[in-house]
Amino acid sequence: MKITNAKVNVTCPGRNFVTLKVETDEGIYGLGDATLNGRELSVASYLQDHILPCIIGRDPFQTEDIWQYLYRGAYWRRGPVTMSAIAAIDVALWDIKGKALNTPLYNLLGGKSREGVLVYGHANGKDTDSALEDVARHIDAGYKAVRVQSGIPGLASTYGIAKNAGRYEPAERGLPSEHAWSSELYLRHVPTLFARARETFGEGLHLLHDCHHRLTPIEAGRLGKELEPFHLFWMEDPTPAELQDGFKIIRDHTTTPISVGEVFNSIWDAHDLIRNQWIDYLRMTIVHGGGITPLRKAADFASLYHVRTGFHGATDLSPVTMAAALHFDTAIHNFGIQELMPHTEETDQVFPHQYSFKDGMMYPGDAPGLGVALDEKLAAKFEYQRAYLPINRKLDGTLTDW
Ligand code: CS2
Ligand code: MG
Repeated sequence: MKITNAKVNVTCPGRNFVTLKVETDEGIYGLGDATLNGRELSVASYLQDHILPCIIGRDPFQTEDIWQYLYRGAYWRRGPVTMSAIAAIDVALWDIKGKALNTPLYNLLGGKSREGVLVYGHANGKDTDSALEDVARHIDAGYKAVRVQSGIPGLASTYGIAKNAGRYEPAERGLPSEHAWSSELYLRHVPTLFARARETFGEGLHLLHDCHHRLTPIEAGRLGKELEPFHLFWMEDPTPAELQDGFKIIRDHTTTPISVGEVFNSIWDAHDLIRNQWIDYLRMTIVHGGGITPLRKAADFASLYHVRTGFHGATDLSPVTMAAALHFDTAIHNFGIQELMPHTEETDQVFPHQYSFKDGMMYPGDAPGLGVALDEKLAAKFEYQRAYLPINRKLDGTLTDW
């Protein structure tokens, strides 16, 4: 089999997505997600202008050699743009393999290790009461694990809260909006939110929380310690992770489990975190981590150190990545949990898919390959819209991590 054509699709059914379609001489095609929130067109260009010409004529079954060719052959390694582009090709080739062998992707990754994939949903609200109401709605919808974020008294807006009641979508049209931040106010508030959540819903529900890279290691240690009585499933992205040693400080102070890695794009971003057992869950996901080929190795490496996966699954991860993640989650031994932020109806229509949700679990479906398609005619109706993630400033105006 030979790759005959590869083309990039950019569409905006409610938010932007970049999708790669790789075609072969046997009429089988594969899809890969190349979406990088707020920087979408750079990945489209990386693919179109630089690497797609290099894969035409190659055997799509050679996922390992093609991955190494794109990674080592670039000379300039790593980075979110490069790795998302490589991921798109890698995932499309695995999709082709599954279709050519007439088997769902999970069978190529070890077969089913479990029947369903535990997912967590996002409950949020402008204050504790409304966040807890949203948790109750999630329980009614079947969720067994819920991330809880609420507005912080004294701050006008913050990460993770839907502007108008309903769906939370962090990317916004127009230039980046600004949030205000105070770690002091945040640290005072969050333990009270989780005290109320446990009191209201009991021990049976998994509770998660995302700090979104805003604390220093010692502040995160304090938060983790104060959250211990409420038995969180995890505390996510407590501190920016460029300095991996920072996590030792957090670990030294708390038994609250830690997850990190949605912005990682290489195992080298997590190497020290994993081998020192400073984290419990790795969130680096298939699109931003370079594809299925390197993620399989990263998961195996993590398994040696009791680290499980907890793949990023926000709305900017397209249905193509969601499908790939669900196959992966189904197959590997050290799966932890999968994030689910449901897409808009338009997005689901542009990407018809086999995966499904029932009683707090997701299922990849049994179609060959990924089990997801792209309706190119419908996609063409939704033109790309420039959009950005917000930025964040401390109360005195200093720019800080969002
Ligand atoms: C978040 C994301 O889902 C999460 O845990 O941190 O919503 C994140 O802000 C976006 O995916 C950024 O693109
Ligand atoms: Mg996050």
